[in-house]
Amino acid sequence: MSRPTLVIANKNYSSWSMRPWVLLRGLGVEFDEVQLKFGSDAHRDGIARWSPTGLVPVLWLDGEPVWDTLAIAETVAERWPERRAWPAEARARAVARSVCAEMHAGFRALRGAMPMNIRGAYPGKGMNPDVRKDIGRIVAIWTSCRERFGQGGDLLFGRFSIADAYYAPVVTRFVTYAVELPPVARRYVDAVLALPAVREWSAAGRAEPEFVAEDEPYAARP
Ligand SMILES: N[C@@H](CCC(=O)N[C@@H](CS)C(=O)NCC(=O)O)C(=O)O
Repeated sequence: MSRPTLVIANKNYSSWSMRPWVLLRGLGVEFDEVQLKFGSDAHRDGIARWSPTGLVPVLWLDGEPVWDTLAIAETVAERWPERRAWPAEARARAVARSVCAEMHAGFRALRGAMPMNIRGAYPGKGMNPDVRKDIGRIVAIWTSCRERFGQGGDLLFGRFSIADAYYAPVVTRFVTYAVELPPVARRYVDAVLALPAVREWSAAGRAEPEFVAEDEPYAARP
């Protein structure tokens, strides 16, 4: 088996890139990283070669591209079964798959009005009734998962799983936009921020100087 390669974009901005990166790192799977920052020559010259869709992330495994975050997550779970990327118990696993699918396809108001920006601090920006509704649903998901399946640790299903990788960019948004949360959600935010993989990704994101105007609705161009 050759070493996997994960193709990503900016660590400050690319929430979809963050998910499989945190997943692989969190599971302890070794991989190479190709970073194609938005607007860069590397992106212009490399995206067609690395990505069948023109989007990131893409995970290359044994010469085959796997694109779209959910497909990558399922492939990782299948390829490294001993790392237990999904919860072991069937009922928990079904719920984990559901909350990932809901994240994958939904929360458009939150994603649009509060784009991921790890180095940014925009308290109160982006809040509107639709965003508030998305946040309410996310808090309900986190609360239910923690209560029903969280006994074995501090994460949604106790120990680290694909579900935590999926919600990690939501956690960083809640920090960037200083979203007020009930205690159970606040504790989950702290648990995700303490994960070594999330710390490593976030430190690298904060250190990136690139300004991408489309992802910066609340900042003046420098
Ligand atoms: N459904 C895709 C979404 C991927 C996606 O939207 N990626 C963004 C970066 S976060 C992208 O590549 N945007 C570049 C573009 O739109 O040209 C997935 O889950 O991987």
